[in-house]
Amino acid sequence: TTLSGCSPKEVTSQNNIVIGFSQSGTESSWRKAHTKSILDSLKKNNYQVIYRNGLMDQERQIQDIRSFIAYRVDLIVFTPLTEDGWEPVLKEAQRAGIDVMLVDRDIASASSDLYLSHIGPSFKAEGNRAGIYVNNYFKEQPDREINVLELSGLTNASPTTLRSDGFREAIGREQNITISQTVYGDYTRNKGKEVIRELITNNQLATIDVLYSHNDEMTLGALDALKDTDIQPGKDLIIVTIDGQENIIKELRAGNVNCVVECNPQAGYYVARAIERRLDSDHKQIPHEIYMPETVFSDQGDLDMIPTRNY
Ligand code: GYE
Repeated sequence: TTLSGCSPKEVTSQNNIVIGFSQSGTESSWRKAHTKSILDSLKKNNYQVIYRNGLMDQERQIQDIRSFIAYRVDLIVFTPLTEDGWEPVLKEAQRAGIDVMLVDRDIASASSDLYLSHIGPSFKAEGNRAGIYVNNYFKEQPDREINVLELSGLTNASPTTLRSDGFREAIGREQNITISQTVYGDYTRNKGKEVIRELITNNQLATIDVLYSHNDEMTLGALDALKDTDIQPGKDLIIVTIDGQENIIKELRAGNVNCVVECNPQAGYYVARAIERRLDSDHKQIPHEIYMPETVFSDQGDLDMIPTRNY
């Protein structure tokens, strides 16, 4: 006899574990790769997954998490769109006895006891790496005034804050390198193109030496906008970008982008491992902060050595 129509193979203990995964949106290829990595790993581990896409809307994400709590899932995996405003819903999860794991983005540190673990890149290190590239690029010209335009991601999202901090910390070591302007492209290609086009129209790019962009999608938008000008990207304007999508590696190889700081979207393995440990009958401890490995690709390195990306 089979149990309520299930084949015996399906009635494993893991099959009873239900994970709710609330993603923040689908604004970039990076994000799609991140989602796929997590869903693939959870399914490989035979967890049942309820997936919700918040479509870059915090209220919607809060409702998604509430529905997981109402469903009494075993564990919630969650990418917070922005840093603030999650306390009430996370307290509801805590009261219901449901563990929460944050992936990728983080919430404001004051609320760090409201989740079990945060698994993601060190965004501050990424910003640092971007800044170090710029410092090195201009190291032979210590008397030249270098103006950086920062194309920032969504305000009040943890990668935005930390990529800004990390970059400022690094370039702060050089007297001659400063950020002369910060504009916001919300991590999307369209917005990135729009804000850069506006600067071009107002002739505000003329004095800029470096474009530091918080993600590849915005950089691709900026490259698109630059096509209408005689500014040569990668030469007249040094471009440093974060993520490492296949389409930006192509621009790096073509000389239109100078440095790509990798942001690793392949979180699935780390998330599945942490859940496995948490559910282990020995109640193994898991660290509160789990950083993922990342690297840098630039025109200073061997471009033939860059592994193929699948996103
Ligand atoms: O860099 C960007 C995405 O939160 C680290 O969000 C992530 C960022 C990533 O839109 O492409």
